[in-house]
Amino acid sequence: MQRKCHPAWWRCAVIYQVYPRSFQDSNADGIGDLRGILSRIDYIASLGVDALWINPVFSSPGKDNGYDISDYRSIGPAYGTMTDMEELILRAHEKGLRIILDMVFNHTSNVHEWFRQACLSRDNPFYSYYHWWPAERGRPPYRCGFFDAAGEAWQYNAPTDSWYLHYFSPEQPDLNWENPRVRRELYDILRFWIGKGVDGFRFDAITFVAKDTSWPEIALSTLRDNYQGDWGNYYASSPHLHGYLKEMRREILGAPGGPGGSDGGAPEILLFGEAPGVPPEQSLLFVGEDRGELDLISHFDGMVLGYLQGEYRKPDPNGYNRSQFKQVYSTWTDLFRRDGWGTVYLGSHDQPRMVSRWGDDRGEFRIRSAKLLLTFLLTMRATPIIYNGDELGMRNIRFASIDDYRDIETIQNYQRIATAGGDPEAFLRDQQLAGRDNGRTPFQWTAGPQGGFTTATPWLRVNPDHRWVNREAEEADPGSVLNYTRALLRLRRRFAALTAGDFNLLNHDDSPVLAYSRSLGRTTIAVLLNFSGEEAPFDGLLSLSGQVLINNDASVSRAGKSLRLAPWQALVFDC
Ligand code: TEU
Ligand code: CA
Repeated sequence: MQRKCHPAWWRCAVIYQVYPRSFQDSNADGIGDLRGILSRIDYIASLGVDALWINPVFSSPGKDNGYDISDYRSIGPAYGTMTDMEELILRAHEKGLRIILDMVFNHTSNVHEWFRQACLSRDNPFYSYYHWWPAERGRPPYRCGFFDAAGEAWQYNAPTDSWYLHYFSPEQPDLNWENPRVRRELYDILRFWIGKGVDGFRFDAITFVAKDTSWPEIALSTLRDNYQGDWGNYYASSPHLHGYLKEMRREILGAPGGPGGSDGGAPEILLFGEAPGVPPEQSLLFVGEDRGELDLISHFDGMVLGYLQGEYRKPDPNGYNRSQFKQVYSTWTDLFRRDGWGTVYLGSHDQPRMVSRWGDDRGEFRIRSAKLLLTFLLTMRATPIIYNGDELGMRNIRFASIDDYRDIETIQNYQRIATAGGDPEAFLRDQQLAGRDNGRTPFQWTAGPQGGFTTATPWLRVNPDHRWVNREAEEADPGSVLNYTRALLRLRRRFAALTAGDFNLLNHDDSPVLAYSRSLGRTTIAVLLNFSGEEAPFDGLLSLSGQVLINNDASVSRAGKSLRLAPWQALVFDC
C-alpha cells in the first residue's frame, strides 16, 4: 500500500548513513571505498530504506577522515573515481535509493588551493576566503578549537603575519562566508553535484559558517571542552547565518522548475543541516516551511545526555537520565507538530555505537536493547537516520590504548589533557564509552577474517565480536536485529500513522518506559519502550485488546489494566 505522506520525499523517508571508509573495501588496501558500497547496494536496498547519506569521499589529506576537503569536485583516490561515484548514483537510483552527499562548507582542508594561495600574502585574492587576525592587532580573542591540542582556534601564518581561524583542527581553516565570492564558489559546487544527479546534501556544521567578525572578547566559561554548551551555542548564533542559508537555497533551488521542485511541486533536493548549538526554540528559524532555508536539521540535545555537564564527552557513571531522554525527544518532536519537520538519530560516525551508549550491549540484552532502540527510531514522528551497523547491533570496540585510535578528536584531546597535567588514562577509559572511533570500526559482514570488510589490514581495527555479530549470521537468524529492522521498515511502509501521524507522549513520569502513540485518521498505534534492564509496569493504555504489531520479547504480560514490560521490551500495538 502506498504511504500517504507529505509531497516532499524526505518527509517519510528513512535515511541510511554509510561511513564509506569502514563499509566495504573493494581493492585490498584496508580502506572502504565507493566500489565497496556498490558491491553492497543490494544489501542496502534489502533493508527497505529510502536514501543513502554517504560521508565525504572527496579529495582530502584525511586529517579528519575526509572532513578536510582539498577539492570538492574530485573523488579522493582512496575512495575511488568520479566514474565510481557516477555509477553509484545511477545504481542507487535503479534500486529506488536516493543519494545524499556530505558537504563540508564551514572549512576546507589547509591544502585546498584556496588556502595555499591565501597563506602566501595578504594581497592574494584568496586571502579573504578565510578569517584572519593581523598580528599588529596583538593576540586574537580566545576562541575554542575543538580538535586542537591547545584548545585554540587561531593559528599563526608567518608569510601573512596573521592568524587564521579554525573551529576544528589547524588543518581545517574556516571559510569566510562574509565574502560573496566564497558563497558563489560553494553554490557552484552544489550545482555541480546536482548536475551529477544527487538528491540532497547534508551540510556539515552548517550552523557555524557565520562568524561575528567584530571579534568580541567572549567571557564564556573556561570550559574549553564544553562543546555542546557555551561554545557550540555561541558559534551557532552569529549574525547573517539565516541570510546565508536563504541565499543558498534561492541560488540553487529557488526558481520554479529548478531542482527544488517545479512550480511549487514536491521539492526534489533535500537540504539537511547538521545543527550543533541550536536550541529547540530556534529550530523553526531553520526548517520552518516559509523560511526558505533548510528542510531538515539534526540537533545535539540528545547527544549530551549521559555526559557530565561541562566536560568533554565524560560519561556519567549513572548513565543517562531516562526522563531527560523522554523530555528531549518529545520536545524535538512537538516542535514540528504544525510546521517544519525533524530528524531522529541515536548513532552516527561522531557517536559511539547506539546499543552501547543507550542500550545494554552485554549478553542477551544486546539484541533486545538494539531492537528497542531501532523501534524508537522507526516509530518516532521524524525522518529517522539509521547508522550503518546499528541494524546488526554492532557494539563499541572499547580500545584500551591511544595507539588504536585514528580519530583526530580523540588524539588531540588526549594530547591536550596529557600536556595540561590531566589524567589521560581516565580520558581513555571515558573514550571506551564515548569515543567516535567506536562508531567507525569496519562493518561486520561475516565471522571471517576482518569481518569480511577487507582482505588487507584495516585502517581501524575490526571489533573481535564480529565472530558472532555479523550480517551473514543475522541473515540466517529470524530473530536477529537485522531481520527485526527489516520488519520495522515494512511496518513503517504499511502504516501511514508511523510517518505522517500525530505524536502523543503517553507518560510524562520518570518511569524508564517511554510510551507514545502515533495516530492518523482512525488508526492509533501505541509504542511502549522499556529503556531499562528491569521489569517495568505501564498502565497508560486505554485498551489492551489491540493487535500486537511488533514485540521484541516472547510475551505480553498483563496485570489487570496494566502491562508489565520485560527488561528492554519494545511493544507496538495497533490500538
Ligand atoms: O561534526 C561537527 C560536530 O559537531 C562534531 O564536532 C561533533 O559534535 C563533536 O565530535 C562532538 O564532540 C562535523 C562532522 O560530523 C565531524 O565528523 C567532523 O569531525 C566535524 O564536523 C568537522 O568537520
Ligand atoms: Ca579500498
